[in-house]
Amino acid sequence: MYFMRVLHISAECYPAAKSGGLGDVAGALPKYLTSAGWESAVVIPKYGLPWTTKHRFKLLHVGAYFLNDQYHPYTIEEPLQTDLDFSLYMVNLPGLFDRPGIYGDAEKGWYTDNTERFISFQIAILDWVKNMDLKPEILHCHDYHAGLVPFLIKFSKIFEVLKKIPTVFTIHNAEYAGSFPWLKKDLLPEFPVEVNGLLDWSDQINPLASAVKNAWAITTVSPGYLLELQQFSSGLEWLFSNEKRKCRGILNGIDHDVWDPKTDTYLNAHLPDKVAYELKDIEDFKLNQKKQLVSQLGLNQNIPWITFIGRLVREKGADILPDLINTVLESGTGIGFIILGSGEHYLHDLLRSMSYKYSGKLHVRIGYDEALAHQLYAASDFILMPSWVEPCGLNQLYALRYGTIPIVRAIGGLKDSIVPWKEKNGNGILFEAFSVVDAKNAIDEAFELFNDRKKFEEVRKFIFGIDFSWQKSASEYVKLYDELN
Ligand code: NHF
Repeated sequence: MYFMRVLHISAECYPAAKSGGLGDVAGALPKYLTSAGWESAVVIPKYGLPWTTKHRFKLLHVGAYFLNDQYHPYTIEEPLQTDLDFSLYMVNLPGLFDRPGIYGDAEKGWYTDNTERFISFQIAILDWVKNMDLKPEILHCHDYHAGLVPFLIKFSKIFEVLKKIPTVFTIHNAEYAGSFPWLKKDLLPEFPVEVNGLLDWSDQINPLASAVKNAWAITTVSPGYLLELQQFSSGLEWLFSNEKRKCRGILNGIDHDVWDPKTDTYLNAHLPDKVAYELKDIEDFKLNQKKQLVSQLGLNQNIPWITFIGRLVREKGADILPDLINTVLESGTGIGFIILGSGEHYLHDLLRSMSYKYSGKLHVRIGYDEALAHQLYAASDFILMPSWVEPCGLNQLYALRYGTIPIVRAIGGLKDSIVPWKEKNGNGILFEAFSVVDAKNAIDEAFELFNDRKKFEEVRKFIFGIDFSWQKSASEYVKLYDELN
């Protein structure tokens, strides 16, 4: 028998499957909700990823759903021996998810059957929940991959028994809506034709829009992002404005157990375990981290290092990086840049070639490396986030936790979490326009701050004390669940 008050339906969950912040949130929030009394479980697809192949699984449920004259068999499995603080379930759908990537893979790119994959995922989950003796009190759906669930349980006859379960839909990233043509309508179980409009946006079936229309409550991962979606959301502005009464912005937190400068297993040296820190403890920690990193990567220890970690795509502002780095390095300022991430292939090539030209001042690592990411948060002087869109942003929160000052564009969750260092409670540097000029001015400001050692150390000490842990954000979800129940 399962016991869960909330079932989180997500495409990612750290450490089993992560491609970005969605994975981090799904891998941390449930733990904090559980300790706040809302026992949470997560269900994701069973991918053919290394984490899955390394673990053994217990078979919990064997099921099949019938659609288009075909049986679609699935199983629900639970990994054995994990050190997770919540139950993680996986849906095994043969042929659909047993592949090396989440949404696609490095060689073949985006999987062309993602629509079929994620629809099957949602139907299988609802079929499983339907068969539970004790059903969850809330279905919490994350991003468009779970966006059809609120509609399906409201209108599809086969899921009628689930109709009364409140649904929460959290938007981590509205850039992806998962739209597909009405021609594929038969991938979904039958529903009355009069409710077609509750699936539709611009003559397509739009899982994101449908979730906004049908879920009982909508959350975005920061209050700022919610307001931005009402003004700019690729055609969904009117929908977000219209539904704003059931929407709320809840800023993400970070998992202080995973991101802890006192215990982080990816670091070779740690902050001492104390209640209150002296300036010296912090400076020793940062210097130690920097020494190790510069010797590992062959860099200069005496200059400030600005790091970019993340997907090399426009959304994250990666397309202004080449011009920005050129401008800064050509101006002769003694600053160094480190880039860790992958994304657009033209950026891989361009940044790699620039790293030869600016050897010793620009270090580029294409790919995803969790250990190096932790070391960079701890060792860098600044973290750069020139994002075009940023629903919440977690990197600035990880950076703060390790005493690294964020330089961010004033957008979405970045604007909600970073305050200019010259102001009261200041913790970073902000710039407004999505332009090389504004970003360069912010970097100049960082350089000045770095050279004013007293001020720089004061800001660093202050940011070490800031608490962006999940406790506070989880309590806002608890409030929402209580209201819905
Ligand atoms: O923090 C987790 C993450 C956000 O801004 C981030 C994003 C994807 O783009 O909620 O989701």
